[in-house]
Amino acid sequence: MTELIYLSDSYRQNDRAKIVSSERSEKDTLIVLDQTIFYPQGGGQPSDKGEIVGPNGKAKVKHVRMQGDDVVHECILEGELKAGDHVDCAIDWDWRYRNMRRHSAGHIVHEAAMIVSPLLIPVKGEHGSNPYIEYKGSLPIDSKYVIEKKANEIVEKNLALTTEFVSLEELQKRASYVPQHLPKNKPLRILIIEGFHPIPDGGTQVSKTSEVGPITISKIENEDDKVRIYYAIEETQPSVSIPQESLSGAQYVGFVLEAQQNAKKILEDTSLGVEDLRIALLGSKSELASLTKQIRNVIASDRQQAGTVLNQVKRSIEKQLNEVSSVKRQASSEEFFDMTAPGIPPPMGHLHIVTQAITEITRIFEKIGFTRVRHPEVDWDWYAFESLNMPPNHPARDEWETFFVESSKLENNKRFQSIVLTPHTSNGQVREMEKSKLPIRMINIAKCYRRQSDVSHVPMFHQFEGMYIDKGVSIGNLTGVFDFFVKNYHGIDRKIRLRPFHFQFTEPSFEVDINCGICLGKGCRLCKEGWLELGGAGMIHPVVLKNGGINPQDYNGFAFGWGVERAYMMKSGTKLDDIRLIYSNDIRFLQQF
Ligand code: FA5
Repeated sequence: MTELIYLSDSYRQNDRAKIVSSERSEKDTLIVLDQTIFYPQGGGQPSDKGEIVGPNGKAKVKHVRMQGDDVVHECILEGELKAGDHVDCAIDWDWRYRNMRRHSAGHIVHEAAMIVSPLLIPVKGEHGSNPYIEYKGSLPIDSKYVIEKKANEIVEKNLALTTEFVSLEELQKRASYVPQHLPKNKPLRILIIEGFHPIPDGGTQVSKTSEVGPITISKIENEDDKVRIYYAIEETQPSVSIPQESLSGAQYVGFVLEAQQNAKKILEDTSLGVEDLRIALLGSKSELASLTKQIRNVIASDRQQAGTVLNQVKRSIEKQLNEVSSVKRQASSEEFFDMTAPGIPPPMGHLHIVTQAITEITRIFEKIGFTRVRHPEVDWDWYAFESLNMPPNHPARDEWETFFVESSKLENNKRFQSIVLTPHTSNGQVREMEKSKLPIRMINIAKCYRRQSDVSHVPMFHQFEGMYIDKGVSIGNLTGVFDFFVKNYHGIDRKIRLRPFHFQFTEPSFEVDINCGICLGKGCRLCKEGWLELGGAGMIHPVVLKNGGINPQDYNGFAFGWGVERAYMMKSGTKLDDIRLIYSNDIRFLQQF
């Protein structure tokens, strides 16, 4: 029986042990030690790797597993290691520490999920390269913002994680849940995150929650009666924590959404009178009042938009409060009030799915240094076409099926002659260059208009236009950015492909497709052949750089313009196969998201 050192000390990186047996199998050498610091695969955590060095040989440990009461180290052996040898063991610490942080992050996400939805029943956790926790039950997909916020609060509080060995009776008494299968070949152990209920756990864990670093909830996937919460941490350990006073717009909107959910619960509380409701929802100590104060902590560029969201939520809560209050007043003026009658649930709104998508897209690009900018949605033809190397009457313009606006011309200025409803966000390219601030990393998200309507086109839609200009930018940078975005937004397992294409304003140019999230690549009425076009991209044409006042000898860059609605439809689990549904304004449809 191997003594499991890692169970009581997750930080032990080296150990001296004795070989109990060393046997050659078909492929490997299988080594059993009297005690081990190597974590054997299990509980969703990958096994450790490392090295065992003896007097006459060295073994590279590739994989570790439990076999009965023993821990078997599967190794590639150089020289000889035999039973009775005293050996020095070392684990691959970078690998272990990353797995350990991911595992602890899983427990933190679990606690956050329990705060949001205590009725979920844990099923399993996977803490490898695409980590998730699975529960019996379901969650609305936008609860990811609240869970992410709660999880990061736990991280920031820097709470202690401790473990205790327990008997079965003690575990059953103290743990917040007892899994169906408890290990019979290992001591039973509980993990306690300071202030939370103990949880049965046999993995390796960090000692303070801040070691995990920022947690992102990448998606919530409901299937049948199960729900998976996928999460991610930063690969390297953070050295600094995020300062409280620089809230991003997306983080702030997350808090506002949570306040909206809490307001719903307060409104449903039938024990509260009209005045109590008003104080709880809008009084000086309410969540809304405190969020109003906190708006000054939002970074300046996001503040205006964050304020708009706050005001919308405030108005919707006021409206619902009025409705509920009038029902309550009417009921109290009647002679007989049946206290047992079921309440009238107040109608609750939420942010439109396109607003949710824009917030999430912005947040992902912010992580790699892009800044959200705004450019006009009704603009001069010069910015929408001519400056992009498409002079009047150029045939390439036809593809944009543009709406022109009747307008007066600017006298004495050849450039500003006609106005369009912007058919793409590329009008922001030259406008951004004209700000003369280099390097540029912009993400411009705006409405676009085209004379189109079918399953994958609507006359008004949104694009997000990325542009990166610096010295020595390459196509490799472009694909790296796409990969980062798609893995974060659509999921780690999704694929994109680049097809050569022609745009007047980029050279070379590509169209970017994603494997369809509806039919998973089989072909359906939306994608036809398993891939759906998300947008265009390419290296910025020198003529465009010149039009923006940038010398193409010194600087170059890439740009891309993708559809927000299409990107959202391709999110795993969305199952939206007609883009027109998004703007159908059918409340029964929109309520699902
Ligand atoms: C453009 O609009 C280029 N400006 C993109 C670009 C930017 C290329 C920068 C190079 C450099 P395109 O017409 O293919 O390209 O549109 C891009 C994406 O916008 C489409 O793939 C689609 O996702 C979305 N889109 C276009 N038209 C519609 C529509 N009518 N309804 C919904 N989404 C649309």
